[in-house]
Amino acid sequence: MSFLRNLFRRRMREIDITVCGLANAGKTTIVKYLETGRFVETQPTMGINRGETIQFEKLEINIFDLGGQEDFQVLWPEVNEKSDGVVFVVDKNDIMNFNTAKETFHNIIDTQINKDVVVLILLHKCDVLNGMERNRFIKEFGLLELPYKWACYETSAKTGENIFESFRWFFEQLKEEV
Ligand SMILES: Nc1nc2c(ncn2[C@@H]2O[C@H](COP(=O)(O)OP(=O)(O)OP(=O)(O)O)[C@@H](O)[C@H]2O)c(=O)[nH]1
Ligand SMILES: [Mg+2]
Repeated sequence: MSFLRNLFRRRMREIDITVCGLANAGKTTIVKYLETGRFVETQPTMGINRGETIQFEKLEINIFDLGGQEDFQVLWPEVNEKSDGVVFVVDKNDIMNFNTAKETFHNIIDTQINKDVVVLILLHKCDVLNGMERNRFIKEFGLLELPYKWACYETSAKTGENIFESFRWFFEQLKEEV
């Protein structure tokens, strides 16, 4: 019995993913949606919030939901450096902070992650009918030149649009990488 259990355990792989993005982008709401399948009200994340471990086929996925306020961004490099996959959340309607979000994203890409990391960019809160259209976002956010495996989805944790679809893509890639 214990032999079988060990055999099974050996086939499971534990991986870490981080969810980053500016304050108020919707990171925690997305993580809660993944955990519960519905929209949940949140509070700003103070520091780092370790979400539930999610199982996806042979993967056990630990989710680190990072606080986006500037004071907490100093905590990001250490978590991102150990991460197998990074999710970056952008509030689609927060045009004022587009450049800050872009700089923050490229700083992570250039200085905080390993070369095999999978990157998922979420153009989030797409239930609000404002903001930049996806193709233009991809170009202007500098995604076309990214030397990583990446995808960009428009998501909403209010309607659930693309939440599971985007993470399915992400986990499928991670399954192949690790
Ligand atoms: N309209 C809309 N609002 C959303 C959506 N997702 C999150 N929100 C709202 O956006 C606000 C911020 O959500 P959080 O998930 O706490 O944001 P966060 O990125 O975790 O913020 P920090 O923890 O401070 O970094 C909350 O009022 C959410 O209800 C969405 O898909 N659509
Ligand atoms: Mg949060």
